[in-house]
Amino acid sequence: MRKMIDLRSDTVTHPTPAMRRAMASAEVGDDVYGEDPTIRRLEERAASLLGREAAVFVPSGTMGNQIAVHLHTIPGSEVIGEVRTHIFNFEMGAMAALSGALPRPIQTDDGILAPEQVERAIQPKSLYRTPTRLLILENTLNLACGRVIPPARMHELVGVAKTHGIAVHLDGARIHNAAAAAGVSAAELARGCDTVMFCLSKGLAAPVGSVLAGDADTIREARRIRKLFGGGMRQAGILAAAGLVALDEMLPRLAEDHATARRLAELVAEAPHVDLDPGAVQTNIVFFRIEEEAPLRAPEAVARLRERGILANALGPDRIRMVTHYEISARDVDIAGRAMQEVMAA
Ligand code: TLP
Repeated sequence: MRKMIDLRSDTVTHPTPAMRRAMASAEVGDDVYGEDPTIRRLEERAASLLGREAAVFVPSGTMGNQIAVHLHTIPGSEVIGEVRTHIFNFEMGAMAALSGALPRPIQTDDGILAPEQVERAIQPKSLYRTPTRLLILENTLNLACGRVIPPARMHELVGVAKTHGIAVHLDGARIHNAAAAAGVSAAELARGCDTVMFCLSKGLAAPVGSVLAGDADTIREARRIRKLFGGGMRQAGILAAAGLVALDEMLPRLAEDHATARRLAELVAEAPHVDLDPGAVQTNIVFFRIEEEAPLRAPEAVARLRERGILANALGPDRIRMVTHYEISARDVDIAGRAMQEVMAA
């Protein structure tokens, strides 16, 4: 069977042979009793990577984010974030359903919040106003073409929140991509944030799992909320074992995915009726717009690509996303980029 070139997401990655071996031989225990040694090792390693005291292994990025929202908000309070934030757009309203929290989205051109925008979005303390409890930062920002919030800006935004006594949660689903692109450690990027979540199951290619990190008291409470949300797992060391291998195998090579994404963007930008600045591609996510006058809309273009063995995602009538990962080679992006040129020229 012909191999599909799957650019829909970095979540489609399969576990490597080393991950499968580690899973088969993982030492496990009941994690709800705190007795899974492999999960403990993963949590310690993740906490140290993020410069935090503690971490908790969770089944998904969504659960990690929602535990954080529950930790930092009260029902009827507000959460500030960029309008494209995953928590506002792709988590099924969970912050309202599970925590009674309201979003206060801020519009930006490039996805990077300015300190004065956050300052303005914080509600004055008054009997009539909704209290602001949480600032969410997402780095890289998925819907803004995987853009990196630079370390200096992260620290400024955290500073504004701290001045006003507001908690900061970093949705770092792809924080290691951001760190690799910015040339700093993930701990440096996350400095000052009260909680940080990162995914093992995206570019790091583990089959399942994310981690939420913070100080020891916060993570103790996070474990209680994880159980409340149905995320208390038992012998999940089998999954954590793959996560540990993922950190060894994938962290050192993420820049390769950024290079293939940039090359893909250069090729796609040459296709007719495509609006894309390859210079805006900083990590492994390529987003582009299909112009109004194009002979076909984004879903049709994606259907034509599929006929050629290439999978991509259409977001609405005029936007397409392609994501690179360890299973996408330089040759694959050449094929996909040229296929996009042909599809749009046909
Ligand atoms: N992102 C998925 C889709 O949900 C869009 C993808 O294919 O990119 N934060 C960010 C920034 C994410 O991109 C995602 C997943 C999550 C959180 C949620 O992670 P999971 O899927 O593990 O719940």
